[in-house]
Amino acid sequence: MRYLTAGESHGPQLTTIVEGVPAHLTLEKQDIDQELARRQKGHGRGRRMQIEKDQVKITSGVRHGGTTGAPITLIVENDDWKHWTEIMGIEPFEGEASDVKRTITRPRPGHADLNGALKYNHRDMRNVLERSSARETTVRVAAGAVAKKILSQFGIKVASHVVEIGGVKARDVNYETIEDVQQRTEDSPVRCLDSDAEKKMMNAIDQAKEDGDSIGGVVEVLVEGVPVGLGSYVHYDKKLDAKIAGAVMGINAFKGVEIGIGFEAARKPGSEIHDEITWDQENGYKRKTNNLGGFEGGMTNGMPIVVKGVMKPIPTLYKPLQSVDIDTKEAFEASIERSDSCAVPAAAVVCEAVVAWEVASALLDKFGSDFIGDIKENIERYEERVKNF
Ligand code: FMN
Repeated sequence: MRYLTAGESHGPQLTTIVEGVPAHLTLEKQDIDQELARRQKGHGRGRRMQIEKDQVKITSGVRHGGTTGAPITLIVENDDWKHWTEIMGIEPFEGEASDVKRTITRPRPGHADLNGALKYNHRDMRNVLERSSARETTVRVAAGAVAKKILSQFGIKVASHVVEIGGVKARDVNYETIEDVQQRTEDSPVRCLDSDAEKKMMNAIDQAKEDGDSIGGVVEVLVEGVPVGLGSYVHYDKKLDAKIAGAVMGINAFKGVEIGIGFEAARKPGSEIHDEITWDQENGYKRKTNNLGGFEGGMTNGMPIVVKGVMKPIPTLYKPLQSVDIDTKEAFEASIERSDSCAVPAAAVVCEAVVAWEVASALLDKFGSDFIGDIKENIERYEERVKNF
């Protein structure tokens, strides 16, 4: 599978074209809308999330509630576009360049503004901001919703939770099932399983907002029910853990990824890290522990996939950092564009989407991608062989 996204933060719409989705997958607008709504929730989000109530328009590749195998086009309109038609107009601008409203000449540290302006020769850095904005993650979540729908056909479930915000760490909270994680995080304003930490995280976000500052955090994605052998050790660009790491790092503001215990592996001996192998008649091969987060040799090993991603604090600050005006070269405070003080809970949903995408793509690579019924049969046959190996 592959997808492309297009669209600007204050343009008319965001678009993704998803190609390679098997035919006869049940897919309805609400499957995608519910994921879009999850991305918009979370304590610490700014006014934009109240203005926009994201809804998808499916304009190709689905007929009578099922996929046809053709490319699927997903569109999310920007409700705010009506206020930006002139500033973001497609047609040639009538008037002087200096008449354009809301031009950006004071790059925000931590954003794409200055590097993008230098690279593409944009004197109005709005050209950079509009595309580098995380508004684009809306349609990554839409593509991820399709991936989740594919995974759900084979009993593969995806969830996420926030494990740290602004230095407040959640305790390791036990959960029964992945549904338990899904339910409890949905009820938490910061998508956290630890209710004590949840309150402290919310306070930290409120404090950051009051200070005109921003805070980041860490999210964890879990994928359960994955067959053994997705991805491959035979070539570096087939390793699924590497693809997942790339996808997570591709999320705006993500600065690090861990698979399983991740960096903790540097601090422990091998005897405490590697997951011992067991076998029994009913289940076949299993691991006693899951320190390596479901991966060995770039392949899934049948244990849940566990991925963490770290998000830096949002770079737009209401108490702006120092910058330079690119027209006058004078020192100025950076521009302010409407912004959140913390988007870690929303980023957890984006993280789920990109991980789901990589797992679903690897699944279709292994088991075929034309007709959902064939894929089911292929998986069943394979799982039987693996169990009796
Ligand atoms: N950055 C902002 O300045 N304001 C925001 O409101 C904002 N919201 C975000 C929401 C989500 C869900 C995510 C994942 C990121 C958000 N960011 C926001 C982060 C920027 O988009 C990101 O830092 C910027 O594109 C620069 O890219 P880099 O941090 O990956 O280098």
